[in-house]
Amino acid sequence: MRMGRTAMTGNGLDDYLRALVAKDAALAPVAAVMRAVAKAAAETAKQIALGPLGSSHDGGAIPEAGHANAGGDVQKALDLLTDRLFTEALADAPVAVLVSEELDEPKRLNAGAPLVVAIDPLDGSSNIDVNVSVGTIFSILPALPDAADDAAHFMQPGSAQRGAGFVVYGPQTIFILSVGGPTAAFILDPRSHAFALLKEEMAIAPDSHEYAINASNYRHWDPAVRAFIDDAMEGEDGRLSRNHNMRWVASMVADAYRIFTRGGVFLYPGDQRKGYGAGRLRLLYEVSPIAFLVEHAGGKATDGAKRILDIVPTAVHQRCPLVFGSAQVVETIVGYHTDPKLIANRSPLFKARGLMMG
Ligand code: FDP
Ligand code: ZN
Repeated sequence: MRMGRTAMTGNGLDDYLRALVAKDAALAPVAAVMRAVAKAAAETAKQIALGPLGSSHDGGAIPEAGHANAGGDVQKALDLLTDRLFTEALADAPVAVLVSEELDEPKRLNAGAPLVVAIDPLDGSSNIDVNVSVGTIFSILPALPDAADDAAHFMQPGSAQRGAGFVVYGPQTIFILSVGGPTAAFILDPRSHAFALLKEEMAIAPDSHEYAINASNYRHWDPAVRAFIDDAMEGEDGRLSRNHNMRWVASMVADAYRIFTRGGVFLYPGDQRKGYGAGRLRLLYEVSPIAFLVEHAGGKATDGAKRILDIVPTAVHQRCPLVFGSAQVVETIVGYHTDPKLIANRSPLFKARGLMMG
């Protein structure tokens, strides 16, 4: 239905960006970054669809049947290929410095350019081999004229972002973006390789009964996260008084797109595993851009206590716990972190033992 409406309006990403710049000329550099991302994303979508048939594998040769490492090779090759595609595209845009998940150090692109970009070129890449959605996430910040070094440009809170976006390479390729106004969605037309407008203003449902979390980490979570999930699993008999549903794609972009479409909440909290104290996701190119897009669609994003967009980074690859989605549910989860009454007198282990003994 939505696609039909879009076809009637005939709006493309280019028209959308041109209209924004016509209204506010200061948006021209951000619009140029969005165009660069769209170009690299269209090529990435093509390569992902080709999989082992593509030029990213064995110089274009189709791997022999039974090739032991075919899947893993495609995944690794795509990681490198997408990094190259996005770096090349962004080098043609007004971007001074690039931080990428694939690079240890920031990379200098165009000295004196007004913007810097942080990017995860291939999010959820372990899903490549199993033909499940993956994506690209990026954040656009103003370059700081007095930055002491390349990394210093990125030590700004997420609220300073000039724009952000993510692309989901799924059954359809969808590009979600905001330049500080409403979060908009575009769909790649594989016939023309151009993005068409899908929805001008995404609005995340304020309430939902659907949550996304990797529940296998239950025993490592802090008491607040456990208490919320315990209560959700108790359904209409529990404190939250309603039955819940769970989804976990293990590609944050795909979970995020579902939440933009029908509401819900996503959690990747910090936990007790070694190296997971601040969760798994990276602040600059995963957490912060998602938070920006979520807020511009009426949702909320927090680390459990603090608003994500207020956090000032201290390192380019730092991790950050993330809870985002439907505003009321995010507030409920913050409540579990801040109201000691909600986690007092709970003994899930005792309860489980009791059940087993019964
Ligand atoms: P990946 O490492 O495959 O890139 O970016 C981190 C991420 O995927 C997210 O996309 C995803 O939500 C999460 O990790 C999956 O983590 P688990 O393996 O712990 O479920
Ligand atoms: Zn990622």
